[in-house]
Amino acid sequence: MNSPTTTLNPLSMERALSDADIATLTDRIEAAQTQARAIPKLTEDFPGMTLGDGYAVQLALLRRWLAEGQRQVGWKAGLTSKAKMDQMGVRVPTVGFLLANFFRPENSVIQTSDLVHPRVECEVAFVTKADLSGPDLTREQVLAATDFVVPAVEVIDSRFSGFKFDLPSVVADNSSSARYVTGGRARLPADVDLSTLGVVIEKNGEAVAMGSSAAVAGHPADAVALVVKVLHEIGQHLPAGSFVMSGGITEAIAVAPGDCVSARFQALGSVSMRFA
Ligand code: 0L1
Ligand code: MG
Repeated sequence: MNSPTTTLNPLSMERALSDADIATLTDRIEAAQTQARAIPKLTEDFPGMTLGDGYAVQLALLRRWLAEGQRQVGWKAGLTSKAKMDQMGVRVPTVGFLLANFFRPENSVIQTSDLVHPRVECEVAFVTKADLSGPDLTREQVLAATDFVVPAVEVIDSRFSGFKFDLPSVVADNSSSARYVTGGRARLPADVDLSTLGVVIEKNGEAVAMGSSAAVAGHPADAVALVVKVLHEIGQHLPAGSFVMSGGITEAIAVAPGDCVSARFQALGSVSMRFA
């Protein structure tokens, strides 16, 4: 990641670019994602681009794909760890939309030829049973609205050359969303201590990353509250029945064809996949 070149208020959704520029950038991101092609970060050609412009591109891409018949299942939190936030100069995570066609079942073979430079991170996912909206939800309100939690692996894939981007660019690129895999055991939130859940990522049988769910905004439910806060800022909310990825617990691990990945979650079981 690059250091940010401008100081951005993470909640400033002011727009600087014209609608025509947003359409141009939406075309550019869609082509990079669908053709698995690395492109320069968007601010190289549009240096005045703001965070609000990044979300305008992301939402334009979402509208375009929904109009083509894709189905949205929920949202994800991006940049949740303190290390990533410090690097990007933000205090609030980004969000990205999740479509049904990003999903891969447990033990799937995931094609890397469809991706630019995939990395995996393990996350606690929430499935909601009540609408959530507004800027100031509490952890307790999120947990009360949660139907169940389930372990998940997110395959992120920045479409920017060398994984080099800034905040407006990565938000436009749907916060690097690419694939997600769920498995393990679904649990009621009351039956599991989500505050200090241990996780280990194994690649080809070797432990390559480990961490605690506390790394995600202090508690994964707090990360979901932050997702809803950002959704509020961009005129969205979290409907009941949403699938929400609460953010990477460990650093993201690069994967290549032939790699087998297994994420082991305390109390939630494991999620495995292979890359081809
Ligand atoms: O899910 C994530 O935390 C990814 C956010 C975008 C930044 C990245 O690609 O590392
Ligand atoms: Mg993630």
